Amino acid sequence: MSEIRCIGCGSVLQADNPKQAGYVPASGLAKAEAGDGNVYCQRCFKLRHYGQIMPVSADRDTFLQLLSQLNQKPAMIVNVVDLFDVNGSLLSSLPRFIGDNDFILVGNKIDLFPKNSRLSRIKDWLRQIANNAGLFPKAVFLVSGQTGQGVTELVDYLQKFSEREDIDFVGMTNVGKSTLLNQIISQVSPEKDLITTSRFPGTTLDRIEIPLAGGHNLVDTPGIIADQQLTGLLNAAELKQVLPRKPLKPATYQLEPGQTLFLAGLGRIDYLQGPRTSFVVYVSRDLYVHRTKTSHADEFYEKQAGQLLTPPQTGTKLPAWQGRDYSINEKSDLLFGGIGFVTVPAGCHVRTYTPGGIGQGVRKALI
Ligand SMILES: Nc1nc2c(ncn2[C@@H]2O[C@H](COP(=O)(O)OP(=O)(O)OP(=O)(O)O)[C@@H](O)[C@H]2O)c(=O)[nH]1
Ligand SMILES: [Mg+2]
Repeated sequence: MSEIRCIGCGSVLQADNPKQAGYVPASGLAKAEAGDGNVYCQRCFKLRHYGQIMPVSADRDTFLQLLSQLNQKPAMIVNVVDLFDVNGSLLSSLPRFIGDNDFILVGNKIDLFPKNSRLSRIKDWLRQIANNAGLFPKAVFLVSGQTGQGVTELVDYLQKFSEREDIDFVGMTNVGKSTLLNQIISQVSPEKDLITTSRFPGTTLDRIEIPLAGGHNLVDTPGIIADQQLTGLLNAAELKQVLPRKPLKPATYQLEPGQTLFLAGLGRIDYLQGPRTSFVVYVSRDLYVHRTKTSHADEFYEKQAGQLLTPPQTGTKLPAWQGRDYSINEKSDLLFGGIGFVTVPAGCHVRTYTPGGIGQGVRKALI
């Protein structure tokens, strides 16, 4: 008998082992075998209805195996990245895996950017980072899988390819591949929220093929879990606090040299040199931002990590802070991958810190 897969996460359904991927009680499996509608495994059921994650995830081998199949058939590859964590979510090894196939780059979660962000600047910046990493996509799109922004344009573009080949969505975990696919599916069919999505890394476990009218498929894949994504190090409650759900609003802090800003316990900026000026913070409204004297900052952190400066919660193990200095020559955004960014004017000299140096960077200001 051929395998029957969970439509939510792609794992093969089985009724033998509740601790392994694809488990459904025997009655559910019988329903699936009878072709009786969409059947979800128990893990997807718990994620979808209770937001609870069962500790089952795709291993690196599965992911690499799926990647290495990308050159074995003609396909258009859609590489999805998280605009909130481009450095952490860029798949610079992609060209090695796709053979002669073309790929496009889709920056997701555009809805989170402040309303007055310049889309053309974001697109240029994304293309620039991709090029620097040796990626030369056939096209670049900015979308929100969540709100649908930009998705019609993407669907129009993909239409002509879908008539002759599969469209494979690939990328790191948590960038929103499944959310984007659900958005596309809902635009072309009555199905809503077909694929399971969640804020936990490692939601999709195997290939999910959505058949299209012309005989080809839209394909979702599990994302690779990388150590360069801060969000992979946080627990459920911490993720809830860190990941913004609404467009970011500016919060302005007046700073002078010798002062430090903490972005909870996940980011730190020391203002080393420059005039008294405004630092504009764009992070989730649930994230605590604190200004203090740099001379007291270490002590303050020691005392308040896991208290005022949460996340991380006590018990979450993060790598030690790593700093990097920036001399700002034009108005720029200091990046804290996965958390947000801080806009600073020209003429500032700053040092930023994140756990293990993850997600640090700078770009020309978007606003
Ligand atoms: N704000 C915002 N959040 C998004 C968007 N797309 C996805 N998300 C959120 O990002 C998280 C991950 O989404 P998924 O669609 O499960 O990500 P994925 O890339 O399929 O992840 P894996 O299956 O683990 O590879 C969820 O909390 C989503 O709600 C978006 O366009 N905007
Ligand atoms: Mg997924």
